[in-house]
Amino acid sequence: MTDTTETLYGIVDCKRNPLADLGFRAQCKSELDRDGALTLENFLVDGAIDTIRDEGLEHQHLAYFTSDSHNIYLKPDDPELPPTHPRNRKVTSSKGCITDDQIPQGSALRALYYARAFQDFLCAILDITDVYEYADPLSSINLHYADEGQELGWHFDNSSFAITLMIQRPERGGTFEYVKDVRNADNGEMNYQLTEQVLNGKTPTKTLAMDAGALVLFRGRNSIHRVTPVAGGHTRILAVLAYNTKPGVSLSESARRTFYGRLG
Ligand SMILES: O=C(O)CCC(=O)C(=O)O
Ligand SMILES: [Fe+2]
Repeated sequence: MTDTTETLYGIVDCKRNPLADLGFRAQCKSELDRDGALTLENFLVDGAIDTIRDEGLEHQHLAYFTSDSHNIYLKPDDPELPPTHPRNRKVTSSKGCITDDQIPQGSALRALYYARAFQDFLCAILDITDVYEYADPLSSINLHYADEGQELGWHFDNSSFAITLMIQRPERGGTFEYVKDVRNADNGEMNYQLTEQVLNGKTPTKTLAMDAGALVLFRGRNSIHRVTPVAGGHTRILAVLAYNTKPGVSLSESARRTFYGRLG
């Protein structure tokens, strides 16, 4: 690990994305604060997109596929409320996933994940002092695969931010849709009325366009979001870089069982 941007050479398009530049950081931060999401198209250079995609296709047969019916809070139902209540309504999510231990040691994804220059950029725009890898061997870097018909149903994330890289776009569908600031999880404002309108398709949603090579930083804890069903020939391949704001944190055992089918 070095403190320079050299580790990012051949991975990040540093001309278009000058990660250490204060003006660039300010612009990214204001977009994230305004929209709840920041998209940086052309974040990865073409060579890195190609090698990450090839690694992804090579390891696709290892992916653990899940198809779950779940509520939008990814929590056990509330037995006090009826099944038709937004708290308990069910959506479907289906996707395949490979875990950190299945990503090659020399992968550009790993170099990016651990690069100080990238981590400093994230801290600056997220207003946090540091980022840390997960303590368990599975959760830090994941590759998600969605084939025709697969989707992620509406949900709120438990973590306050997520970082994704689009590696291969599907032919059609697989669109990321969201509604900003529907709830406030920290002060318990659930806003079930607006939540229900979103589930009923009665509220306009925003979408994030992402071409291969785009980085997306998304605050998904209070902004409900989904990925529409993939259509057409190409698998949607997405890298997820997950960090904690404190050291020594593992993803919960129940989440690891659900997402990966194993603990380590
Ligand atoms: O696939 C995506 O673009 C978003 C993934 C997501 O929302 C999640 O993993 O919680
Ligand atoms: Fe999410």
